[in-house]
Parts: sequence; C-alpha cells; structure tokens
Amino acid sequence: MSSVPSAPPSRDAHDQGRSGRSAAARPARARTRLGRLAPRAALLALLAMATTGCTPDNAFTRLGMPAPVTRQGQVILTLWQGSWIAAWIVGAVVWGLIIWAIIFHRKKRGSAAPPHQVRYNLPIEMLYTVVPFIMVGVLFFFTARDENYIDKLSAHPAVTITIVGYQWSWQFQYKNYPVPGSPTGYVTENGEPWSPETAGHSQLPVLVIPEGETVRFNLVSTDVIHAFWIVPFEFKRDVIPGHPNHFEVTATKTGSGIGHCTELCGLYHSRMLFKWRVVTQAQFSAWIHTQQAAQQKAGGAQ
Ligand SMILES: [Cu+2]
Repeated sequence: MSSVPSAPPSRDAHDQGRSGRSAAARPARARTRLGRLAPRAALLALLAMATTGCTPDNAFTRLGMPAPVTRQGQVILTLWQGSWIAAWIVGAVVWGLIIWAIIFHRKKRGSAAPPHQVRYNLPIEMLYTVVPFIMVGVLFFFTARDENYIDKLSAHPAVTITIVGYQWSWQFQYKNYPVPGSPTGYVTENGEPWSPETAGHSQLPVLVIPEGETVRFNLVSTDVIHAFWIVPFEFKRDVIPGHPNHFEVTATKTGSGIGHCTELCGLYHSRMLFKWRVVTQAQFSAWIHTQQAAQQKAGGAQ
C-alpha cells in the first residue's frame, strides 16, 4: 500500500502535456498498473478466505448447505460445490475476457477510427457455440449420475418406514416391527401439529432411524400434497395422495433436529413439524423394543 502515493505529482501533468503524442504508450501504462494491482487483489482474496475460516468443512465451503448426515446428502453437497466451482471458473474466464477487451482493445484516444473489429470470424463463432454445449453436457453427466445414485432403491433395505402425511401432522409406521393386539399391528408413531401452547415440541411425532443402515421411506398422503424434508438430508420429496413415493438413505452420523412439510398444504402447514433422530444401531433396537412393549401395553400408539 505504501507504493500508492510514490508516483511524483508532476507525472500526471507531464503526461497530460504530451497526451496527444503518447497515445500509443497508454496500453503499456495500463499494463503496468494492472501488474501492480493484480498481486494486491490476489492477497486480498487470500486474506478474505483465511479470515472467513475457509477450512475443508464449514458453512463457507459448503456454500450455505448444512452438514449432511447421510451418504446421499454428501453426494448432493459435492455436486452443489462442483457446480459452484464450474460456475466460478466460467465467470472468471468471461470477466477476464471482458476486462482484457475493455483495457487493451478500446478506441485509442485521438484516433477517429474505431478499434479493430472482429466479425464473421468462423472459428470464434464455432467456439462460443460448441463450448456451452460441452459445459451443459458435463453438468448433465454429473447431475444424472448423482440422481441415479440418490434414487436407487435396494432390494432389501434394513429398515422400511411408511411416512403418512396428513393435514397437519405425520404418522410413522414401522411395519417390520409387530405390536400384537394394537390397532395397526406394528410400531406406529403419532403426533400432533406444533402449537404455540406447547412450543417445546413435546407433542410432535418422532422419527427414529439407525446410523449405517439402509433406510427406505415410503411416502403416502391421505389428503393433499405434502413434502417430507429433513434439512441435513439435503433432500426433500413430495408426499402425493394416490401416488406413493420412495427414497432411501444411509445415515453417516448420529444427530437430531426438526423436520418439516415443505409443500404449502393448507392453513396450518407451518405447524406440520416432526422430530427426527439418527441413533446407533444398538440404540435403535432398544428404542424399537421399548416402543413395542409400551404400545402393546397401551393397546396402540398414544
Ligand atoms: Cu403439509
């Protein structure tokens, strides 16, 4: 920064005096100025990255996405980051070309003629037609590959849960875990919509899934279209009446939070919340056994 005022004040006046003669020298001056500014800009960018905490895994490098809790979520996050990197590279090349043209190919002062014009240049026209097709092709390839992975359904998932969406709450049905004598015959989680009176979420339905196992969700609705969203899955899917939807996840870390309906489904849509918990496999077995015993004793889910 100390070199900024180092230019002698007389220099500008001197240059102005000979501006008519030294027009050809201006691009060279612009180049020197650019040469001085470029390292400073790079240093500033480096400083900005360092001070914002640019470590391998934080909200900055995840570009606003939450930390994923599933393998599928990690794939979605990587696609998101890759798309941003590609967009920044394309943006940098385009901005670079625009700035280069503005600085080095502008109309010369004192010259009546316009700058050298490039029109009907077949190689350049072919280049800017073909390059976008290649970019779309690359983005399409990675999107299709990851979408196939995310939508893949295994033949024998470890746990299958039927998610029933209704105005305005959820029911979670663990059909593989029987509860003899109960109305449904299996472990069922019920809940109520969130309400201001019980803002501690105590009455919300609870969804529990094990870590490290394939969990399939079958999504059904009894009334209107809802959508099932656990934010750190980095994923949501519609819950449509008469059209069951499915997806699978493999959780990679334990955790908990609040899930949402993410399709405007009526007056109390915003209250259609549920609790979710990813627990270890041992904790999941213990939870299921507790639910089976409790629901058998009570004659069904409470
Ligand atoms: Cu809803």
